[in-house]
Amino acid sequence: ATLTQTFAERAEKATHPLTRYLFRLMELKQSNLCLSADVTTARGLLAIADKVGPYIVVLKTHYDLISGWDYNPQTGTGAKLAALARKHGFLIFEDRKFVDIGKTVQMQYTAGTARIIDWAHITNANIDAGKDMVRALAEAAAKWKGRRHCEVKTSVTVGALDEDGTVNGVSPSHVEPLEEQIRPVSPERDADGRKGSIVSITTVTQSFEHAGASGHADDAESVFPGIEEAPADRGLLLLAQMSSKGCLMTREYTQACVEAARDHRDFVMGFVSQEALNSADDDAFIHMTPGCKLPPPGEEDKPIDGDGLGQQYNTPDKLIKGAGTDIVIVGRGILEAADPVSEAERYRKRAWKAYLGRLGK
Ligand code: S5P
Repeated sequence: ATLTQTFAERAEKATHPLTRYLFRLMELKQSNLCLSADVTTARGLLAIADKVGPYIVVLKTHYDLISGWDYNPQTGTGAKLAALARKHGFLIFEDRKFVDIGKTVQMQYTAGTARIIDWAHITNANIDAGKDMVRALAEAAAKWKGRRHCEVKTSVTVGALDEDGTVNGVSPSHVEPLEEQIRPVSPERDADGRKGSIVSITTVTQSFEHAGASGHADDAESVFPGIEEAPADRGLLLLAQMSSKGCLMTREYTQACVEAARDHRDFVMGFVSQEALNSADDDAFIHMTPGCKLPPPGEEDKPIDGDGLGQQYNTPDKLIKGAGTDIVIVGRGILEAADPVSEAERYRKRAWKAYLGRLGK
């Protein structure tokens, strides 16, 4: 049923607020294109996001292959990307492919240097380690949502560290700190911050209003005036199938992804897959598909070679009309073109035409 429904109809039926928003965005921008922004510098990432923004509905990142990523939560690369997402109307998808025990993925998702949850509307997971980690990520997202309106309270204290690790004269905070940094301020006395050394403690007890969470009026005006603000939700895609040669994901694994998605409709938006999955009659989910490339203009009949490192490519027509997926994810097809902007527009048109073809229009 899903395959013959318009994105507008599916916007009405999807259960996840971000999926509903994404389907509406797709109709509005007439785009079912995701740019895989695999560039190597933060500056390059922001530049391509700004240029290609009008043609895409999702921008996919791999933050860990980018040099010069600025981790400042309010002014850094994530916050700047989020501002571009509001300006152009696209969602940010950090292609992190989480796979670990639940507790570890929670921490990787919400903490550390990158704080993915703060700026990426969407991330993804490989559920090889078992589907409980989906629940773990869902819980982390729910907790994040609950505290996104809080103000940041940073207190810096200077004191002497006791043997048991407490600081003289500092009463323990009644709020569990999100972040605590203990830095020796007198390194010549004791660089490790051991007993007796003077330390400065920075404690962040509340989360700030996340930069990626909502829109602000001071943002540059969008080229698509009808675009609403993205809901302050977070979503997950399950990595159900891969494009690469010799991929070891079995049918059983893929089916387990469908089941895990159904178990977590409030958090799972859909799948990264090569085809519409068994859930195709289930309106709730969206399918995004990498391994997409067009032959160069004028050479339409030529087969598209892989990249020699296992990647395999299909055309938007084959993926969207043939295999029933919804969004094509394109990296090098656009990034390595002489003119990435006009190439993005060419992919947008082709992918949209394939969608209209699927509807029989
Ligand atoms: O099955 C997959 C899943 C993903 S997320 N195959 C993929 O290629 N990807 C990602 O899509 C991959 O990590 C890369 O970022 C992008 C494809 O890039 P391209 O340059 O080959 O289009």
